[in-house]
Amino acid sequence: MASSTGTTLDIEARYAWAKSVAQQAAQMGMEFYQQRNDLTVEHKGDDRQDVVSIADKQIEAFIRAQLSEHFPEDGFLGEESGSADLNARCVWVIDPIDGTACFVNGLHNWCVSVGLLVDGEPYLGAIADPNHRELFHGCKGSGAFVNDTPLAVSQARHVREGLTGTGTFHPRGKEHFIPFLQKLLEAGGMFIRNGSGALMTAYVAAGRLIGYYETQLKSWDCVAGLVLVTEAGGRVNDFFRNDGLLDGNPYLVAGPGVYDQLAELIGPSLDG
Ligand code: 2AM
Ligand code: CA
Repeated sequence: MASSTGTTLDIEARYAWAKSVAQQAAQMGMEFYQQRNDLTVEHKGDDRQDVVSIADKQIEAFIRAQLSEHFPEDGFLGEESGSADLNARCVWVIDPIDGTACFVNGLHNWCVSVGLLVDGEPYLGAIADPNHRELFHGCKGSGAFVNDTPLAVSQARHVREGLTGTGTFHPRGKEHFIPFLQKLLEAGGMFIRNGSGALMTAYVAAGRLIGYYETQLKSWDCVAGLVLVTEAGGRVNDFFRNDGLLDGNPYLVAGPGVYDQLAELIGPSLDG
């Protein structure tokens, strides 16, 4: 239970709901994925690489409808359908499909990400990956897990000791991404990009990646995962500064032994 200003929130019920709705949504996603050649894919905005399909929209509508039924007083922010009640104590931040470019191209790196902010702080999250039958989940003060196995971040002390997740999109790519990659490689590190910010964040919590840097991420890609990383002993940057919830920000999550090194390789743009 989290309480302040006289109201008590049923966190346990919300945690159970998050895990359940993420799994149900992931199963819906799997049905679309198996028929993906029939999906119409639209390109969003000016960035021709940012895609959306009917699957994204229908899954978000499903989660939103379930939320209104179970926690009608809670707020909502989703990638496809916008926001409601952002001043509520509990605000759900969800991405119906994170890794849409992978999804529409038949690459298995996509997931459903369901995160909860309580009084503006990431509090619990569920990230469902149906291709690998993994449900990553965690709640503040209760640890983080993949299925029933507890998660712990990597104890690497130098970027040469493991793989660093990365990602970018076009506007910031040339300015920030290439210089970072150059420095990472010079330091003896190695990168991987799987196309899903939520999954790469979960992999940091699981110690599979030593860290993950994205030049600019949206909140629905990372709110669920941020809780997992901190509960698993990792560090995260100040993602919510300057309206990060609505506008996004540069993003770094990492084990404690390499966080400072990665932040230095990125430079002042990380928290600028
Ligand atoms: P998406 O699949 O939900 O769009 C991969 O590097 C990450 O970048 C994914 O989490 C992906 O989320 C996100 N992404 C893709 N296009 C983006 C854009 N134009 N702006 C910000 N994030 C983007
Ligand atoms: Ca998405």
